[in-house]
Amino acid sequence: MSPPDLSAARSSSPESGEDDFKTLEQFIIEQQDRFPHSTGAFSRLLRDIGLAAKIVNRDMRQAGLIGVAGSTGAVNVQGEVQQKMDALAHREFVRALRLGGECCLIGSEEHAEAIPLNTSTDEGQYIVLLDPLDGSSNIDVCVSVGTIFSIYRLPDGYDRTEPPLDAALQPGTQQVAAGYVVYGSSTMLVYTTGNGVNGFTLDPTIGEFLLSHPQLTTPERGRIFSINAGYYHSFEDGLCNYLDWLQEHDPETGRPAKTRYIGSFVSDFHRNLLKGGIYMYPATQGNPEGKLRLMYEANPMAFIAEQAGGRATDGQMRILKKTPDTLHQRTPLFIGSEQMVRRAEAFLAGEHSVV
Ligand code: P6P
Repeated sequence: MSPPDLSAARSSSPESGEDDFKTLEQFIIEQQDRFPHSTGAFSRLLRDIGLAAKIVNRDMRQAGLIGVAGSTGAVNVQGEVQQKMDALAHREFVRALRLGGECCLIGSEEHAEAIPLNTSTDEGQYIVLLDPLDGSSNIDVCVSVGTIFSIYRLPDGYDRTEPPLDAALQPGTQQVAAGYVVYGSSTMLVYTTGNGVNGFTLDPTIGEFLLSHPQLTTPERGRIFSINAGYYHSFEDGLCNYLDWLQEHDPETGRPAKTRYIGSFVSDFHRNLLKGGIYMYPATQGNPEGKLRLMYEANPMAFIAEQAGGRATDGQMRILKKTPDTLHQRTPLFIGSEQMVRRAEAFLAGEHSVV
């Protein structure tokens, strides 16, 4: 039997239907042209993030060969064992942002305090909050992981060469952009600037992120739920009722739902974004405030989820409206398809209404 002819598949993106792919840089410049007063600084900042992602991807793909698998032996500010790739990713993103000159302050999961870049010029007007490598304990077993980033402006009146550390503590509604990189079976960069969500797939043969998923939207319902069921007996009753409801046999409402949880938030989120579903990390005995961090995990993904037509709350309130107190604060998180998140909230509130 002759092999399938994939030449046509290579010439156009099934999602966009266009014959030619558009690079991330071309797309950013096009988007920049929509803002006549833009100086190009934001475009250069996104380029810097894309560069760091390509370097992390390169090292990630051969982690076991170049000695970057496994842990550093250190414990990070989160009290978690730091993986070698965590430290490498943190270093690469800080380096790219420092050299790029558009960022004046970085908040990173891998560093206790926000990092002022003290650029000699006063060009750096952006603040970047970062989970350099989420789910990194999966690297040793070749399970996909991700980077999450959130971008704010430095508020007016602050000195760009010496920004105060608390300038990073802005509510999620103030984000000018948010995105993630998923290092999976292929490597994708997905981001929003508030005008919808667009996905770019890395072509390693040319080292470019190419537009493959224009104007991504998420189904308002799905059949996938992502949660660590091992903590079931520590969940509040309303959540247990919701999980029990999801697993009842009722084909008319697409139940039982399927559970998919791979211990890598970015990967679970990305799958649910495309196929429909809900990711939940509630308060547990071990993490009474939830495990996910507000500033560089929940907020950026909430921005993306809402821009794609989804929803993100802490079970009661909209994630983006939460007022941050500290850089590494945690929050319970219910995020994904709008109707699924609403139903989870109804169960948590003790209302078993059909929403
Ligand atoms: P648990 C990875 O450490 C992470 O922050 C998310 O990527 C992932 O969804 C979650 O924690 C896994 O946590 O407690 O289920 O092992």
